[in-house]
Amino acid sequence: MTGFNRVLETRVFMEEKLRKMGEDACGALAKAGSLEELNGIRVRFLGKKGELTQILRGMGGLSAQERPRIGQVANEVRSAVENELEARSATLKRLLREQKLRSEGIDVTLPGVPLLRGGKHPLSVVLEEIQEIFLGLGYSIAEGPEVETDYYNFEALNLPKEHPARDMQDTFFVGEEILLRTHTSPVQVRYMERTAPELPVKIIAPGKVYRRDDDATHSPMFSQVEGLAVDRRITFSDLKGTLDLFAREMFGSKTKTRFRPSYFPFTEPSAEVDISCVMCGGNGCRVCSHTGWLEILGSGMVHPRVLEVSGYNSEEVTGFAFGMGVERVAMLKYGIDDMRLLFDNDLRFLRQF
Ligand code: 2NL
Repeated sequence: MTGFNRVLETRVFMEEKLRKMGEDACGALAKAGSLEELNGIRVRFLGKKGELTQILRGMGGLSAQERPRIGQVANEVRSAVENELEARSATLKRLLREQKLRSEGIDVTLPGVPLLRGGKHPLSVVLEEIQEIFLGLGYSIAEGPEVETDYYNFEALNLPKEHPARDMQDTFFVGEEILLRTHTSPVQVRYMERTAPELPVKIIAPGKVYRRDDDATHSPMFSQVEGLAVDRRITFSDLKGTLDLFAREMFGSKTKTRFRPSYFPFTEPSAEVDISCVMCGGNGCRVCSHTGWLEILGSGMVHPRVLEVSGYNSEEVTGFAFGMGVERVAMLKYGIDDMRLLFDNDLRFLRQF
């Protein structure tokens, strides 16, 4: 045999060995039944000491011109085996998953269990709306304790011990001078006490309050939002403008307001605020008892004595204040005729909002 033929045969022989190896590998892969087996095959053919490496050792007998050709074939075979390995691995994973689901008896085509979606309570919706309106006017939110002292709940608000106006609020007493607050005004007194003589004061005080009342329009626990603005030259016009804007934002842009003289010990003068009826627009209906008006809040100019005990000079500053019941606002806004519905937590009622 000439040298040429020997080299040619060696090359052809190596090519054949490589292709045969590729076929063997692919054949083995097609029969593999587990990922472990696949890995075994990869090691056997492509591993560091695998068949491909063994065959390529024979390259030593090739001339420099022949080597690239064998290298090319080796690469082709290697990537063919790698592709097959990848494809078989994907197929096996799918088959194994399907088998597992079948053995567990899971039917993935069954409809799922629907998740119940909750919603906000109408009182929360209304409270957040009230807060947003006043935050938009530059007010801050102030909070304070629900168990109060007689001083902050009454005394500081110009309601001395034997004042007849204390009868307006039937109070839950916890101790001698300790009680459940009957309004959130004490929050505002505490705020002024902390802040004086700094100006301006612009706060709202939302929160739960307690009174010994229980019927269709009163609950022993309810929520209030009070508001307070104190600065130099605050006037009754500021009060009217603020509450008129609040009413239009809360009940719609066509809403009218009406201020009626009233009495609160902590404001002077005082006014009751009515809005044009949300049901009939002011023409008169059952909801507004054919008056065209609905009462929504109480208000007034802060009594000078309240300013003084809270640390402000009533010769230099004035202020207005107001208070409203959140349940009442919600009842008017949504046409609810019994306050107890707001506390029963009956889903047939709550789902309507
Ligand atoms: C109502 C009436 C009102 C106030 C609350 C207040 C607070 C301070 C000083 C003066 Cl610190 N006034 N609050 C004023 C007028 C009326 O509430 O009917 N609430 C449900």
